[in-house]
Formats: sequence, C-alpha cells, structure tokens
Amino acid sequence: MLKKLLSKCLCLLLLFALAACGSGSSSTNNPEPSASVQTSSVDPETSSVHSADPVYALAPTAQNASGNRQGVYYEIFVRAFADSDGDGIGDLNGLIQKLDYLNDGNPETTTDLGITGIWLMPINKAASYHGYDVTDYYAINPEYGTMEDFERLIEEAHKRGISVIMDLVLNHTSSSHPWFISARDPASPYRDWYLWADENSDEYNVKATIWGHNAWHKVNDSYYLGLFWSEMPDLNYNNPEVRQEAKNIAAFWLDKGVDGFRLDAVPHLFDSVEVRPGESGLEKTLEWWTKFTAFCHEKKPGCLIVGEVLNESTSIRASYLPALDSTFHIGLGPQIANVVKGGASNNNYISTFIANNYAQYAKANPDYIDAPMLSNHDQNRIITAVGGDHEKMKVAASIYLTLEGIPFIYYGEEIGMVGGKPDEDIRLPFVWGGDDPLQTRWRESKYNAIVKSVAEQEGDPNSLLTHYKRLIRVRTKNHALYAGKFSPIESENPSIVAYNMKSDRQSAIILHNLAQTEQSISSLDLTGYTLEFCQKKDGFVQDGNQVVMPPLSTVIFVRDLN
Ligand SMILES: [Ca+2]
Ligand SMILES: [Ca+2]
Ligand SMILES: [Ca+2]
Repeated sequence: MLKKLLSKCLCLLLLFALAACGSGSSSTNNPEPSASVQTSSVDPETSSVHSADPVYALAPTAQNASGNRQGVYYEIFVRAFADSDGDGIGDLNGLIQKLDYLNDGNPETTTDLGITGIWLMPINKAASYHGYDVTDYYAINPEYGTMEDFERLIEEAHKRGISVIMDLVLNHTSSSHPWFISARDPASPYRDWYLWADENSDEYNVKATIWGHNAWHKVNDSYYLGLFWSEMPDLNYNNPEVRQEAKNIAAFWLDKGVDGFRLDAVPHLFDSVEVRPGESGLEKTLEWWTKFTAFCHEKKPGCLIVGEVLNESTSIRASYLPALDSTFHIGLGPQIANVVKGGASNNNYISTFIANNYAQYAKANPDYIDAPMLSNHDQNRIITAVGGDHEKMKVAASIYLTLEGIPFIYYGEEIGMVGGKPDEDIRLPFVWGGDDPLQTRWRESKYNAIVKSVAEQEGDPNSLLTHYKRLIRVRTKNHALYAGKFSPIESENPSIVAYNMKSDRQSAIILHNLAQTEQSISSLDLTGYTLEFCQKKDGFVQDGNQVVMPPLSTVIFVRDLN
C-alpha cells in the first residue's frame, strides 16, 4: 500500500549506491563459457552450446516445480514493464510479448529467467497511476488494454507454465467509484456500502487518526472512513451485500483463469478505528478472510491466496496465516541485506532468525506457505541496502531464493534496478536496453545511467541477471528447494551461513560465504551429497567434508533420500 512503513532514511545509502553501483561486475572478461549467449536461434536438441556444466554455469536443467504453489513468482507493475503501442505506458500486450523473457516454456533454453508465476499489480480500472484505488472491479484499466488482451495473457502465460495471480484491492475503492459517488447521498442504496458516522456517534470516533492523518473525512454533516486517504473510502464489510460483492469479484476473475490473488491491505478490512466498542478488529478480519479464502478454494481448488500484512512483526503476520494460504515475509529482505552487508560474524544469526519465523508460522498454520522477498513496490529497492554492490546482491538473492515457499522477485531486482522513495521512483520503467521497442517511458528515471540493462547483462556469465537465472533453475529443479523445510546448521566459521532444506525426497545443504575473503568450513557431514550449484568455480575446493569457498559466494549440495 501507499505508506511509508518500512523505509528508513536511505538518502546516505542511496548516495553510496550511486557511487558503488558500477563496480559490480568487474570480471566481465572472464572467458568462462556461457550457455546464455546465443541460444535463442539454436535448436536445443542438436545444439552444443549447452555443453556448459550446470553446476558451474548457466545451462538447461529440468524444471520440476509445478503448479501455482511452487517455483518462483515475479511481481510486475504493468505500467513500467513493456509497452506494445508506443504511448510509453506498459500494457498487457507488451507483457505478452515479453513473456518469453520471463519463461519461454522450454526448459532447454536459457534465454529466459525461468520464473513460474507472476503477480500482476492492480490491472483494474482505477483512478491513480498505481491502480490501488479501483473504479471498476470488472474492467481492465484501458491504459493497459482490453479484457480480450487479458484473456490472451492468461492463455499465453499458462502455455509457458506461468501461473498468474492478480492484486485484489478489497479494503477500499476509489472515491470516484460509482458506488461511492452514489453513497455520498444518504438516500442511496450504496450508502451502507461505506462507513458513515457523525460527530456524536457512539459507535465510531470520527476524530480518530491513523499514520498521522485523519481516518474519517467530512462530507456535508457526515464523516466517512478512508484509512489510507480521503480518496480511498473503506468499504463496509459489516454489510452482507459488500461481502457478497467481494466474492462475486473474486469469482469473476477466477472464471477468467487467474490462479489466485494477492490481497491488498489484509489487516485493515476491520481496522481498529472502524470497529464498534467491544468488537475485535482482528477477530472480524480473520473471520472474513477465512470465509473469503474458503470461497476461492471452493471455486478453484488449489488457487493461491497471498496476503499483504505489511508488518515486520512475525507474530502479527502469523496471526493472519490461519485465514490465508500465505503472507509475504515482510522484514526478511532487510535482515538478509544487513547480514550480507555486515559480511561476517552474523552467520548463525540469520539462520536462527529464519527458523524462529518459520516456527511461529507453523504454530499458526501447519500448512503455511511462506512468500519470501527482498523488497516490493512499497519499499526502497533492496540493492541500495547492500551498497549497490552486485556481488553482495547476488548473495542476498541466493539466500532468499533457497528458503521455504514461493519467493517473489520484484521486477527489475534481477538486473539491479535502483530506486528509493517517493513510491514512483521505486516503480520505474524496467530497463530493457538495446533500443528495445517495448521500452516503457511512464516516468523518467534518474538512475538509468547506473543500471545495466537486460541487453547488457544477458550474455555476461557473471552478471546479476545470469546469477538469478542460474539460481531460479536450481530452485525449480530440486525438490528439497521448492518443496522442502528449513533447518539451520550451526556453522563454526562466522562468515559462512549454513542451513538444510529437506523434503521427503531430497536433502540440500546450502552454504553462503558472506566475507570478501576466501573462507572454509569442515564441520559438515557431506556423506552422500553431491555438488549441485557452485557460484564461483575459481577458488572453490572440496575435499571430503572440508569446503573452501571463494569470497561472496554460494554452494549447494544435494542428496536423494530413499
Ligand atoms: Ca502502451
Ligand atoms: Ca527456457
Ligand atoms: Ca477497512
């Protein structure tokens, strides 16, 4: 949502990032062969370009993760992604044309990122550029295209094995939604679709404030609730008509073929300022989402319901897990960035932190699905938090892409896009480069000079983009990674983070060297394990249980069970 919740003052860091950003891929001249270079026009059946060893370089591997509850998701701001008609604004047809960048549906090729799902930020007709103030829940934003375009997007995505979940903004509408325009009249049949009170109300305190502003806004002699903004009036979920309408909206899009929803502003359906004396906002909110999730599951078994609970408190996020399939792992990204930036002596801290989070989730909902991420469209882009350093960014990515659940990559993260508040600058045009005709121009970026485009990174075996491609492939290939459970491994070397991911079929041991120097570890039992992923071949040595790791690098060992 549109709040400045997680951002600290990052001005200094940003300056640092600006200075450091270009220093990332100093080894672009490394002669190591890359399979990513010219695969697009080559027949994968007969090609020899795939001679690269997938342990050490980008190469085709099986993509075993399947369905909408496994694999790796990619969050897309349609306006910023790809523009098909030259008006500068990203649109659905542009996205369709770029689906092959995300996943071309052919596991033999390495030109694509390899993600298995996308989260579309709001695509409904809306009042603001970001779309979080809907004016018609049953229509596509005309700047983005038509309903036919959307149907084609779903079809083309599914063809490639990409699930599609869409943002659903149910807490509030736009003040220019016809329901609210009508509701301003006390005699309107839509009046009770919103919350109204007057100054003498016993039920509500119209002077209540939230995040430093008034929650209630005056029209004539009445006040209506608009938690986030006067132009985003809250819907009244006490009203059974509203609850039914929310389900109708969900059913409409599930019928269109979406694979689930990303629910906006989950805790605020019955915020504490909108419940009556004696009522529990949390209880009412949980009751509502439990029913909503059950409705969606009944309508489309297995669909994925991920909720935005924008709170760093694990217990608060966990409290919503019984009602949903998943909540985003808010706060994880900054923790990972901190240990990566710190470099050493934080090794067991991060794995213990993660284990404690999972324990709280499991207590709330034994079937929880975590949704880890480094940052999203409401937070400063994560690369700034690691000083703009691509090598550190790779380690941060390696950590969250080898944890439980379904990781969400925020578009542009894989190329190291930079951006800090205001929100518009966190949602800048994706940088395709190479005079790409689909480049969007919805907002001018002051960072483009320091961001290496897709075109520049594609063929570089050491680029951040290539690193993301490799890791995503390792994740979607290995059962322990895409379906496993996490447990920390105590590491005797303070620079090495170690943990185990284990499913009923496979066990994986993951090691990250956070230091800028070579580090070794010998306390692991690697009996029966084989090397599955080694980020940097040069400097890596394994001799039995003794492992020497190059600076800022990741290795993954796997062992089949049974
Ligand atoms: Ca366009
Ligand atoms: Ca492919
Ligand atoms: Ca509300």
